[in-house]
This record gives sequence, structure tokens and C-alpha cells, in this order.
Amino acid sequence: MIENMIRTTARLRELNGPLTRREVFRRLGLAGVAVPMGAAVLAGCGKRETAPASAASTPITVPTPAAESVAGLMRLPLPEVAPPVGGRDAQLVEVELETIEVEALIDDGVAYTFWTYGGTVPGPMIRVRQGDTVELTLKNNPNNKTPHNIDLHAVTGPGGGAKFTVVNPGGSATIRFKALNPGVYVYHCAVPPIPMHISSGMYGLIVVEPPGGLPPVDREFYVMQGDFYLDGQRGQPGRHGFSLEKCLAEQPDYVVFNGSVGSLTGERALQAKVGERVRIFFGVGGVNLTSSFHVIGEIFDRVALEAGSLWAENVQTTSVPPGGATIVEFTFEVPGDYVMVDHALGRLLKGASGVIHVEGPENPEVFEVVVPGVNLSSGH
Ligand SMILES: [Cu+2]
Repeated sequence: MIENMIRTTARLRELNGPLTRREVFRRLGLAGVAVPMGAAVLAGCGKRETAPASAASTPITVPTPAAESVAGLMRLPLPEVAPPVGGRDAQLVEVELETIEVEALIDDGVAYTFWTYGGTVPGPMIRVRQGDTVELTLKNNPNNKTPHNIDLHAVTGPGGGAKFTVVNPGGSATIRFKALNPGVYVYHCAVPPIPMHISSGMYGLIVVEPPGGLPPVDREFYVMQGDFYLDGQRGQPGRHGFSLEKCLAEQPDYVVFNGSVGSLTGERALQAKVGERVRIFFGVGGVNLTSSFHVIGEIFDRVALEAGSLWAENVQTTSVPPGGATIVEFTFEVPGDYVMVDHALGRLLKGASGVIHVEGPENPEVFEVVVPGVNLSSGH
């Protein structure tokens, strides 16, 4: 699919004559995003331009700043799905989270200073049982520069724990709470400016299973969507910080699953087999955008609406607000690549896609090609 977009872009260039590559991307709203979508198309697209002179009579020379090197920086590692709780009784569960400020790639060649729980975006999945008492210790890594805290939507109590967990670098705080309600809940940082902390990556999910646990499935996945606001231009190579202005305007440079463009594609794609029933714990950290979560080529057999106790069946797209979550479950009948998207598809070009790669025997009774059309991904 992404290859298709690249070809569409190339095609547009052919149709429009000698446009500069940068102009093509600008017209498509793709400026810079194209970097991860195909190096061949994008090479050189992130080059900074010299600002135009403000008046012809007084030429002003504006030096082109050199992109700061991102050499050695990588994408953040992916968070793991916590194991199911099973049928055990309620108990005391000790959880330790560490806040870590870390520079990593949000896109090819584009680095951002993430603020994280545990060094991943989203942070570690916490998984407990309804009735458990959770003793949560929040540590702030001594190398950090900023205080952080945690507000868990699974907490019943003032501020969801935030007020009493503000921790300076090198410090720690501990709270205890009882998980009263089953569901899937977002946790996030709530230190001012809160939007900056959240949209820098400080969110995750706490799953509170009902007594007896959730029904077994073959595979579980953990995916969270977030919108990111960088200083500079989207796709501009180099190192970037947070743009409060863009955040307040709700104009993200990137909308991604699990922390970066391409985080769940290629070698990092999620894996499943034909016949397997899968469950996705899907949440939205935000900070601003509601997700229209959809898996292209699949229908959710059932969805826990807003991750609550009401299950809907046969759902194509489910709406997940910032600070909200859902559980979707379905079975793969046909092999292939299934792309998870926010069906507000302009965001696809800002990075909002991830792939579930499904292997297994073809199933012509469910899907077969009778007469193929042209194959956009196979070349001219
Ligand atoms: Cu924070």
C-alpha cells in the first residue's frame, strides 16, 4: 500500500512536468513524510531550503543550518503484551515504572526527544485482575531533566494518582489502589504542561481483567496511537523538540502507532497465522486526536466498546478518543498483509499504519481473485 502511494507520487510528478520533488510533496501534503515511504523517491527531499530574501533591493543571506546528526539513534523498542491474569484470586500486585527521557527516531532521519515510561511508547502494559490491590512505584530516572508523574484511569481517587506521584529526577513515589472496575484503561503523565508530556510519549495501558480472566485467544497485540508535534518541518532531518504551538493548533507532524512511523511494518510487523483468533488492546494516548481504528480487509468479530463491559459484534471501524481504549477480536481466514489504520486516512500519510502479516493456506471459499486488475505494487 505504501509502495502504491510512492508510485502515485511518482506518477503525479510525471503528469505535472518538471516540478521539483519538494513541490510535489508539498502539493500532496507529503513534505517530509515520504522519507520512510521509499528512499528512492525521497532522497534529498528533506534538504533544508534557504529562506527567501525579504526584499530584492536588500539581499539577505540566510545560512542553511546543517542538520544535526542523528547517527547512532534508532527507533524505540516495542512494548510487550503482559501475560494474561488467568483464573487466580485477587491479590496484591507490585508494579514499578521508571520514567525515561530518551532521544530516538520518530521517522527515518528524524529524531525526537521522547518522554517515556520504561523507554517504550506506549509504556509497559500493566495487567491485573479486578479486585487486585496495586502498589505502584514510579521512579524518575536520575538522568532526566523534568519531573513526571502518573494518572491511571483505572484508579478511583483524586487525580488518578497524579497529585501524589510527582517525582523529580532521581526520586520515586509509591501509591496503592484497588482495581475496582474491569476494563482497559489509559495511564499518562499529568505534569504541566500536560499536553507536552503526553504527546511526547508518556502513556500506556493498564488492563484490568474480570474474575476468571478474558477468554483465551491465539495472539494478543498491544497498540497505541499518538499524535506528535515537532519543531521545524515534518520530515526535516535532524534532531527535534516539541512544538507547543502546533500542539495547541492540533496540527501534528506525525500520527503513529507505537512511537514512530513504520514502527509496526516490515520486519517489525505483527505476525499471525490463518485460523488464529487475535485480540488487539488498542488505546489512544493522543494528546489531541480521536482514532477511527480499522483493520483493512477484516471485520472485528467483537469490540469492547470504549473498553467497557458492553461488547458490540461485527464492527468495521471503532472510535477511540484520546485517553480511551478498546479491545477488538477477530479471526484471520485468509493469508496476507492486513493494515491497521486510523480511517481518518489523511493521517496515513503522517504515519498512522501498522501491518499484521498473516501466513497460511489460501482460502478461496472466502476470498479469491477471478480476474486481476493492474498491480500497482509490481511496477510499470
Ligand atoms: Cu511527564
